[in-house]
Amino acid sequence: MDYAPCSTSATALEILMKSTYKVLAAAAALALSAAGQAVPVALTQLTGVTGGTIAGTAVYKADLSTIGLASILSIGIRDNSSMLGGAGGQFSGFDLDAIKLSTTDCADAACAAAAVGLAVFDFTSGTIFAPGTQRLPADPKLFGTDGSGSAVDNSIARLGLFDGESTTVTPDGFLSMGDNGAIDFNLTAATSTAGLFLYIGEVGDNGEVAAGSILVRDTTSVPEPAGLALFGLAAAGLARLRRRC
Ligand SMILES: [Ca+2]
Ligand SMILES: [Ca+2]
Ligand SMILES: [Ca+2]
Repeated sequence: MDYAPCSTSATALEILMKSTYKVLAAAAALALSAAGQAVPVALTQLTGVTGGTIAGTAVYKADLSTIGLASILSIGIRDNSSMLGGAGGQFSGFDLDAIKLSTTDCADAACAAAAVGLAVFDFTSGTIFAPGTQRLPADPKLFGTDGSGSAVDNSIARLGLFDGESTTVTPDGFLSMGDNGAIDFNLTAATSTAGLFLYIGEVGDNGEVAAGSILVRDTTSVPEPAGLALFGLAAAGLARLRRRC
């Protein structure tokens, strides 16, 4: 039996294997990037308040150009005020007046309310709300929710406008998330973070934002890692090479 052809093929195989490993490394990197990232953002409170006729909305700002993500696809707010601050019942937890992404850099609440925002929010089908719990005595549902109490009624909350009426007597223009409530906004397009600011309004200015947490992500959900498919193809190719020798 002549083994020479196989020796020659082995050299070719080494080259092919090296290139295959490069493909595998690239596939692994792609899989990691496809998994997406979620980054907590630090907020600073702007001076003054804004809102409707009874204006008491505190506005908080985050500079998204410094978070390390080139673009974002979703924003999440998690209430963790846990019985601290504000009214109970239907007004429990973080009271969200508005959320805005803008390239205008504001120093006060009135500026944030007036700044032109990017049209990347869908406050109906792009908004996912998980209501938190109410402090006793409980009401039938949280303020700013629809008839089911489990989704935002944006005709009441108007989350694109800093227009909240900061009163429990004639409340309007905001959503109360409940204790430990969560809301996520899937943006309608990937949005570059270059020169971008996030503004969030909290009705009542009573510390509920300070106790909340805000995340931005470069994905709406974890997509199927394309890298794994590449890995499979490369592995199959390697197996075929081995069989040939
Ligand atoms: Ca509240
Ligand atoms: Ca509003
Ligand atoms: Ca509040």
